[in-house]
Amino acid sequence: MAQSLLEKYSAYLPLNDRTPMITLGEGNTPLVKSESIGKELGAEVYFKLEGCNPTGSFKDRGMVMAIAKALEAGSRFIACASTGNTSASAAAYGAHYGLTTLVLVPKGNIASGKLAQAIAYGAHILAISGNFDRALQLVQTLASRYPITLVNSVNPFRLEGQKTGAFEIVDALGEAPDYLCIPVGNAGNITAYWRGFRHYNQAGKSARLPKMMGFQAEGAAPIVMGHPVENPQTIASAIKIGNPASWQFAVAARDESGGRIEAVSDEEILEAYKLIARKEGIFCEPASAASVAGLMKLAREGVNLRGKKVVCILTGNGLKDPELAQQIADIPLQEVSADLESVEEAVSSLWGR
Ligand code: AN7
Repeated sequence: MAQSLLEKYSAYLPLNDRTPMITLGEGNTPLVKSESIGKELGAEVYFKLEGCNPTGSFKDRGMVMAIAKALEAGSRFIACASTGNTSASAAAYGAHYGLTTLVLVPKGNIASGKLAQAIAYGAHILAISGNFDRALQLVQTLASRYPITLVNSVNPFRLEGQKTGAFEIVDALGEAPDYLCIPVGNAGNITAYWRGFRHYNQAGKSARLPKMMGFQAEGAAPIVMGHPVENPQTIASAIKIGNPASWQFAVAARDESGGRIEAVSDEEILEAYKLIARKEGIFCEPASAASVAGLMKLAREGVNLRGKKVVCILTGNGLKDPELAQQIADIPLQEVSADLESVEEAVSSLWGR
């Protein structure tokens, strides 16, 4: 069996003799070189396919570390607030290790695939009539009053696990990229990646550091605006967050790296979402496409990307939100009767393409 994520990066993680070396097969995700978008921008662009993790998002990297520490401490009960992916991940690891799992999600505001995961894994699900920020407040209070391990990214072990994404990129490229483009919601992942690049740099594994380019959705862009957003709005439900927990760390990552945190519109997100699927053969969720939408925005704004190495983190799998793909489809589903003549007629326009 291949080495698990915790084993592979044990030297850089907060492990001790009592930490169980657990795994559901997380990490070691593909870094795929862009065929189309990179050429168009004159840059060497790579996509980190975090949708290939066991529950289909990057959250598994942090969850495996948080659950290992929860088990080490003897915890039997985990909880989180979530826009969907954290709850799917917590529910899976909770099921695998026999923990009671409670998830609070904003009612009507999480993608159907993510809810299906939490249900399938047997989590206790509270759909609250409020947004993610409120759900996080509630679960934090709950965790302060009851013997519950909070597994949101305010749990420091989550970020420790998530920094392994940066290690894998440096291991694959032999060096840190010039730019790292990443969606920003609760701002844990940008914080974790920056920490990972810095630790690897200090350990002599890379000679340089990337500029951290974070992208929020325009209707949910508190860091860009400089104040919390009371009622965040965006089609990218995963990053519909108005008051990110790791706000100050994200600002530090931006400033220390000489990077930027900017907003992209839902229109730009959807355009990138379609482009990545149609031109690259990669189906990610809309929140993930914010990284590529952001990269394209930088190019339009005249940032010189020529010959630069750029990694876009595609944080979650497109299959989590199948309705959206169908809603915005501009390729009609052709219904044809089951005889050769009809099929031949239907495909006649394709010859010679
Ligand atoms: C696909 O699951 O916050 O900036 O509760 O699911 O680290 O929050 C998800 C966030 C990007 C943003 N892409 O990462 C949750 C949750 C996807 C995500 C983000 C999320 P952070």
